Amino acid sequence: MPTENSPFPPDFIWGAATASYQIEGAAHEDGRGESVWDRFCATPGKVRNGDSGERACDFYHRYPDDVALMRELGLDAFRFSIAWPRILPEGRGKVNQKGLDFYDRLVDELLAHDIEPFATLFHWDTPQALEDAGGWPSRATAEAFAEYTEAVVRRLGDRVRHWITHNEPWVHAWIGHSWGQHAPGRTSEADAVAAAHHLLLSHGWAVDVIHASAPGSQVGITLNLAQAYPASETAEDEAAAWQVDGEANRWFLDPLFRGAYPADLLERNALVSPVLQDGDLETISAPIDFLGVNNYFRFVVSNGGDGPRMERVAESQHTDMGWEVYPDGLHQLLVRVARDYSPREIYVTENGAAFGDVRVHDGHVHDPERTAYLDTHIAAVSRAIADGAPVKGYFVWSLLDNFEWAHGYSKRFGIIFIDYPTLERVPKDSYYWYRDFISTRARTPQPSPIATG
Ligand code: IFM
Repeated sequence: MPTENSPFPPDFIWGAATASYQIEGAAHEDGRGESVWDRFCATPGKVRNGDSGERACDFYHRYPDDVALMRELGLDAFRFSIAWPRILPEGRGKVNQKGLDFYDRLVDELLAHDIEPFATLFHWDTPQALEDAGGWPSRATAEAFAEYTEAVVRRLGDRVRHWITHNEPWVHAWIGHSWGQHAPGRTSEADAVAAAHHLLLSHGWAVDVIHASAPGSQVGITLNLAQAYPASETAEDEAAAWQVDGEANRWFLDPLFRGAYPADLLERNALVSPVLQDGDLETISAPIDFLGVNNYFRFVVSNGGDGPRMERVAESQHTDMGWEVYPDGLHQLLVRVARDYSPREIYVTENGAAFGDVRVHDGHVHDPERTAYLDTHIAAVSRAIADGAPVKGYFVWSLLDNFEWAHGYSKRFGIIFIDYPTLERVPKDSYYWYRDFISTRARTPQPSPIATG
């Protein structure tokens, strides 16, 4: 097992991650408003099999059982997101106390089981009313996000000590606003660039709100990041890989940590330029306590003539999403982010894999590929720490099989299998592997990794 010789600091946090729309269900309960994902799923042809998050894993009602499974797993922390339309059904204005009550109960349940809540404020379920009023391409949505943040933090800030403002703004901006494959289903690059800017701006405002309303809490943002490798050593392929790195990684890292969008992309007009107001970049680059990194794969890029082209490495293993399994990419990514941007702390807020799991005749779900994926990626995190990256925790994506956006329920990322007809939870072999891994860590004094650099 690669992790057998992988040291971690004794206070390293072992977690699992989820998101509201992907697991909660209860779409019409306790005053929840409509989200862009409800509308998108109801639009024929947008989501595989016409699936939606209407029932999902029914976490809204079954969370005490799920927290019990987390406890048995030995988790130190649970990452979940808050559904904005439960708190402000119309996006702004009247706060729905029943929506807040749900997260209040969840946080108390977690703390009662010694599990630290890591709350994400936005994991893509924008209230439909805000989309109708202009959505993320409009600056007003960023203002609304700051108001929503205040309502949530005022209620939960006495108990939640780790806040993540946004999850994967690249995905929400580009896949949702330019490629049209996610809600709200827009297909304009200008909208994507504006949405990305307003997501970042609202992040900066939310950092202030959280620090003011919950002093002492830790605030960060989660980005989806992936190292971009040139397919060959030619200058053309290297330039193509650098462009992909710019669009996927530096477009967010540079404004957050350097207060500027990447000059090479602006100069080449690789993307439409964002419309900035004075002070926006200072707001966006307000110091944060940690950076959340979601990583699943790497990019291998060649120059396709009319732009970068993604190459498939045929000899590598690929997951059910078609994503290459390449643990060293996580190691190199973490070391590179630490070197180039010096975040105070890093949490790997998502890492995991979808495979075509089935429950077999013995009643179990045997998922050796996922166990191997987690083992090799966790070992890569240990190497990154040894090489100087300030990684403080690791969250498996995901605790439960769940609604995988445009793929519906066809992709299973969980370490707990969901039997969708009955909603029975069946811990997979990877769950037991992670449980044993965490418990061995807890029993064995861990040598602090020493930087080799
Ligand atoms: O399911 C998603 C999650 O919502 C965001 N990060 C990637 C996961 C797997 O695609």
